[in-house]
Amino acid sequence: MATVILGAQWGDEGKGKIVDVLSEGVQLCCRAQGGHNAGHTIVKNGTTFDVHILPSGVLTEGCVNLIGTGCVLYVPGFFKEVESLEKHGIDYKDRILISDRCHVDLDLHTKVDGLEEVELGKANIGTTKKGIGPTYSCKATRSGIHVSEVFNKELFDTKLRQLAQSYKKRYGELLQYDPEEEITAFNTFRERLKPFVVDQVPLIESVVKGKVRILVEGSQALMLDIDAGTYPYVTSSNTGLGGVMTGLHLSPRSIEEVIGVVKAYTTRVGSGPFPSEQLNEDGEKLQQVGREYGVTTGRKRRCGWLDLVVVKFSNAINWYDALNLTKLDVLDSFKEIKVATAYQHNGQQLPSFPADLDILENMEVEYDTLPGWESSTVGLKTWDELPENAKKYVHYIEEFVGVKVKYIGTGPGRESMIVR
Ligand code: 2SA
Ligand code: GDP
Ligand code: MG
Repeated sequence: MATVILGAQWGDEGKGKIVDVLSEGVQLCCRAQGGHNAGHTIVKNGTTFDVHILPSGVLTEGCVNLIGTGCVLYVPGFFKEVESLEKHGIDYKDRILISDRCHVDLDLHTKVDGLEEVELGKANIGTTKKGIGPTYSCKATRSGIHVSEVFNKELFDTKLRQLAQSYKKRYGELLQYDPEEEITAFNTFRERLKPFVVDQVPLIESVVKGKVRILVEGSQALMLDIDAGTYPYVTSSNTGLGGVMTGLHLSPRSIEEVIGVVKAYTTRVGSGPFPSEQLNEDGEKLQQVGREYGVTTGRKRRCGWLDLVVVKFSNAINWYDALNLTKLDVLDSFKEIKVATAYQHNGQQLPSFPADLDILENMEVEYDTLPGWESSTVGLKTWDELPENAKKYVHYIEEFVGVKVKYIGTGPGRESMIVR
């Protein structure tokens, strides 16, 4: 029986924390999409862990973690994360699995990601430059290399040389890449990788049939979904509920609960539309109090008020059963808190979040203003302890979106959480 955790905005809502909390007693924690572009922070017993490709259940004893078919795997990055577990004395033996069908993100892809961004100039996507887009592109054009092919050296070497040659035709001297170096690196990776690799299909089939408790960790978020998000300013995978099916092959009937993770305000890292962005003191304050920096790239995150048009739109696609409202404590010192409630274009209210970037640029955002609570909620664990205006804020969100806020985050630590 699966619980699915999905980002409801533009990412970094705090998915890692809730996945860590809910992974107690769960046998299998899975990532269905994305790669080491993701950055999920877990604060456990005062220690901060950042995971990128590893699922956030990796810190929980007894929880097996699967990097699913829909993910892309940067092998050196994977080993680095595993080494970091070793350094922290975390026993991961037989607890990390990689689907043999997930595609390999190569150094070649990283280089190409950088070149694509340069070519776009001012219109760049603001990618994490981790090779994600090029790896998924290769998968779609059938020139990619998936994990099972790594173990056929002859095939791997041939495919890598061919791929390098084809990119060389495209970029010429701009592409500073020697396939022989990466081939040599894989000669040592191959044996080290092998024990982690599994066929996901019988695994998922057996856990679904056996009614094993599964937790699925989304990475990035719905507004970065390649189909539903603010295209082309998106990542290259399906970050919504659909990606869970294609990336893991779970039965839709095995999904018991979908939890949308919503930050109490909005952030976005990278380029692209952000209707409720506050390029003013409020935005700066959210950035500083919320310590909004990218976990993978260290970039400053753009900040703005909670946009309920966005959350409602993401609910229409991901069908949340409950919400986890995170970082409520970051709003503690605001006298007034705004929430975006509607978009107006040419004198008319838009029925939903528009696809057209031109409309997004030229529309007006309507806000409602709610009174702040101006007192600390840091570390609160019960609903009753929350100030009245904080309760009103939560109720406002629930009524607007039509989904219950079941979990409320009041600090980075796993214990700073109200469960209703
Ligand atoms: P990419 O690298 O091709 O996936 O970039 C495409 C867009 O997707 C955004 N993206 C992210 N947005 C939020 N968080 C992400 N993970 C890191 C974090 C980001 C970081 O947890 O902080 O460190 O900068 C993430 N990964 C991808 C990206 O910014 C582009 O807008
Ligand atoms: P993810 O990508 O959705 O897992 O989120 P990130 O880890 O990229 O960013 C969320 C950040 O907020 C991390 O630094 C978390 O430790 C932190 N965080 C999560 N929940 C809360 C919360 O309720 N309050 C505060 N103050 N910080 C939180
Ligand atoms: Mg993140």
